[in-house]
Amino acid sequence: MTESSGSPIAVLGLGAMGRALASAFLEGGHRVAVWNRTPGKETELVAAGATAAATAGEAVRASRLVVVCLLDHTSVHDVLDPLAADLAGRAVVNLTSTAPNEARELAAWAERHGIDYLDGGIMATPPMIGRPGSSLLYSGSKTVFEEHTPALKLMGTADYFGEDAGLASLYDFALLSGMYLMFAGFTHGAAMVRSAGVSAAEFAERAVPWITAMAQTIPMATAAIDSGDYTTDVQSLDFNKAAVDAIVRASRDAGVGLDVIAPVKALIDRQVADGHGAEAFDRIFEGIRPLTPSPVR
Ligand code: FVH
Repeated sequence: MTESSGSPIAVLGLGAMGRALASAFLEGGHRVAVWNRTPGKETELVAAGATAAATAGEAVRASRLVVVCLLDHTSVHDVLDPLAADLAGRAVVNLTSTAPNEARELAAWAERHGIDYLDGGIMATPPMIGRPGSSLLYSGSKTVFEEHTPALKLMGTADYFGEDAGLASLYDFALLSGMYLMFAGFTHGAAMVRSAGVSAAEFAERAVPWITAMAQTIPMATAAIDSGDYTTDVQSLDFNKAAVDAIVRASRDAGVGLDVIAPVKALIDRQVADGHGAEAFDRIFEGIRPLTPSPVR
C-alpha cells in the first residue's frame, strides 16, 4: 500500500534542513504539521500552508508519517523518547545524521516500542532538496520505505539499502569521508599555489576539471581493492612514493603545512616498507581496512 498524495506528514526539527524538507512536502501537496524546540522557525512554512504544532506530540498524533531532522542522535532521543506511546504504529523516518551504530540503536529502540523505523542519510544541502542532484539513502523498515516512497521522492532520489538500519548512514559517512578529503586536498593545493600569489579562485579553474577527470578513474581501482590483487604495470607504489615525496618537499619549500599530505605519504611509505613497492597505489586500502572485513557481496 502506498500513501495518498495529500496524506499528513509531521516534520520534527526546523533547522535549515528540516525547513527545506517540510517545504518539499508542502509543494508535493501534503498536509504538513511542523514542530521545532525553539519557536519562530515555522513562520514561512505556516505562510505556505503548514500547521504549527504546539508540541512534538501534537504534530505526531496528526500524522501517520513522522519525519525527524534534528541535530544528532542525542537530540533525537530527547524528542522521541517522551513520545514513544504516541509513535507506536506510526512510521518514523529519521533523517538526522547519526553514526551507523546510533541508527541501529534507534531502530532497536523503535522496535521495542512498536514503531516502524526507517533511517536515512541526506546527500544534499538544504537548497538542493526537491531539486535535481538531491539524493537520499535509506535503510531499515522496507515496509515504511515502500509505503512512503512517493513522499520520500519529493525530497530527492530515494535509494533503499536493506533492513540493517545502519547501512544508510554507513554509506552517508563513507561518501562524506571522500568529500572531506577531496576538499582538504583542494585546500592543500590552494595553499601551495598561494606561495606564488595565485588565488584560490584561479587555482579552482584548474582544480575542478582535474579532480573531475580523476574521479572518472575511480572504477579502475575497484577490481584491485575488491580482489586484493594489486598487481600493476603502471604507476606502482614506488612511483607514487617518489611523486608524493616530491610534493612534500615542494610543500615544505612553499611553507605549506604537511597536515593534509603527510597521512597520504605515511600510507604509501608503510606499503613500500612492507615490500609492496611494485604494486598499485590502491594497496594503501590494506593499511586501513577492517582487520576482519565482511566478504564482498
Ligand atoms: N544542512 C546541511 O547541509 C546538512 C546536509 C546533510 C544532512 N545534514 C543533517 O541534517 C540534520 C539537521 O541539519 P540542519 O541543517 O537542519 O541543522 P540546524 O540548522 O543546526 O538545526 C538543528 C535542529 O535540531 C534542533 N535541536 C538540536 N538539539 C535539540 C534538542 N536537544 N531537542 C530538540 N531539538 C533540538 C534545533 O532546534 P532549535 O535549536 O532551533 O531549537 C534545530 O531545529 C543534522 O543531523 C545534519 O547533520 C544537514
